[in-house]
Amino acid sequence: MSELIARSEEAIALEDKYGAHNYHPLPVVLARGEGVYLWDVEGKRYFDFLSAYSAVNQGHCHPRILATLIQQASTLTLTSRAFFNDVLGPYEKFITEYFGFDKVLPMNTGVEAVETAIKIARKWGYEKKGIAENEATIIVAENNFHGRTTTVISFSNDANARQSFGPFTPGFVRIPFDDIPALEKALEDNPNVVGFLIEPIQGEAGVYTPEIDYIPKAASACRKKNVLLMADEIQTGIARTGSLLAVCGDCTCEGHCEKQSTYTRPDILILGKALSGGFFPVSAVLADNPIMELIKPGQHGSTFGGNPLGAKIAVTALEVVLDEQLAYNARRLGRIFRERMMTLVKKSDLVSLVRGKGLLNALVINTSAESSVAWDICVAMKDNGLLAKPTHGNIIRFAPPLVITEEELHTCCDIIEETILNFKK
Ligand code: IF1
Repeated sequence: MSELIARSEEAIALEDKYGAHNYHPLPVVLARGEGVYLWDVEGKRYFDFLSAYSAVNQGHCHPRILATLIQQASTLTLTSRAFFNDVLGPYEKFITEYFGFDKVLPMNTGVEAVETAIKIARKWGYEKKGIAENEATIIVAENNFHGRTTTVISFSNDANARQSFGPFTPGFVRIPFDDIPALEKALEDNPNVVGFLIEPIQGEAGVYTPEIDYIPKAASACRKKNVLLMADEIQTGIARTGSLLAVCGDCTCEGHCEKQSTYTRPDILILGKALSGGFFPVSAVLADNPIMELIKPGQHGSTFGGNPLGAKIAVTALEVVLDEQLAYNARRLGRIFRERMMTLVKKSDLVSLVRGKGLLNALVINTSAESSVAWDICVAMKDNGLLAKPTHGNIIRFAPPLVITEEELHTCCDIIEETILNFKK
């Protein structure tokens, strides 16, 4: 029975008693969201600087996406793929033209899309590249984060994500991130490689932005060895890093890049999170016909994959990205944010550096990864009206909705600065 939660303590107690303890949330209970703002059950307002891990790039409860949800939810929500429906085809045409690929395979969560991409790459390896059955290898990066299913944690090196979940799926080789010689060696040493699965910027690891030519050089190394470049843009995509996709490099286009100037086109593009503006789990795998046509009826799918409600929401969510020039806003305000944080680094020995791209940034706190200072700073920022959370140990990720204004950004930088400068360990 749904009950109005009167107080934060009550909500926290209910989650503690009745919910699995698979998270350690910051002590705040949210009840409403709008744009860059969140309110807790006591009515206190916060700036959201996590954006549900980049799932609400368009801002909380975006009115246009909400209107689409209400309209479609009142009409047809789910047919399963046992039948056609009048929304999926138009969505598939829209998203493939939007990102410039022949076909899309619609899924729900990000990790499902990653798993889908792994299956497609393996199938391509066996049926197109001639790899011996069950020998396909996919190269991944150290400190990757691609989700939490058993196969995906099989190639993680995060002990906490893997502990006691074995046995693991074979067929993965891990190499250092942002290291082209290591990639070239792995491609040389492993004749059965079918794909290179990479986050263009490593989000969970701590917002590690590689050398500017890393992705283009990786693409070239893969092409030389007939290996698929599989870009996981679940967190970095949909305008978060200041262009439509992180693989667009420094391109200043708002939409799909016709100029192909600094754009590195992956063979497989993996999207999720903000694909729905935070309204509904919608993910997608895009590829061209020679790859996607290998998937035949009955070989892959999911109950909700490609449902009319999620598909309709995704169209509006993507339209908002272009109409409100969210990539440009992220690029412009991201620079201002990093400038403000670099000033803070000079003022305080508590912070050692800021890094990131667009509005995906991180502040490295000058402590060990085991220290609780980053967490305590996030609690203090919460008390000052801004919500952010440490990623690994001493790194605080800052990722506001891309609809934030310059004035709001400066206000948030003031909060971060004041909190850090007044912080007592
Ligand atoms: C959690 C992290 C972020 C992702 C990339 C695939 C997925 C994710 C690059 C899987 C999901 C989420 C998962 C969420 C917290 C968040 C997260 F901290 F876990 F690592 F953003 F950095 N590829 N990331 O970032 O997508 O199945 O979750 O829809 O699990 O705590 P998903």
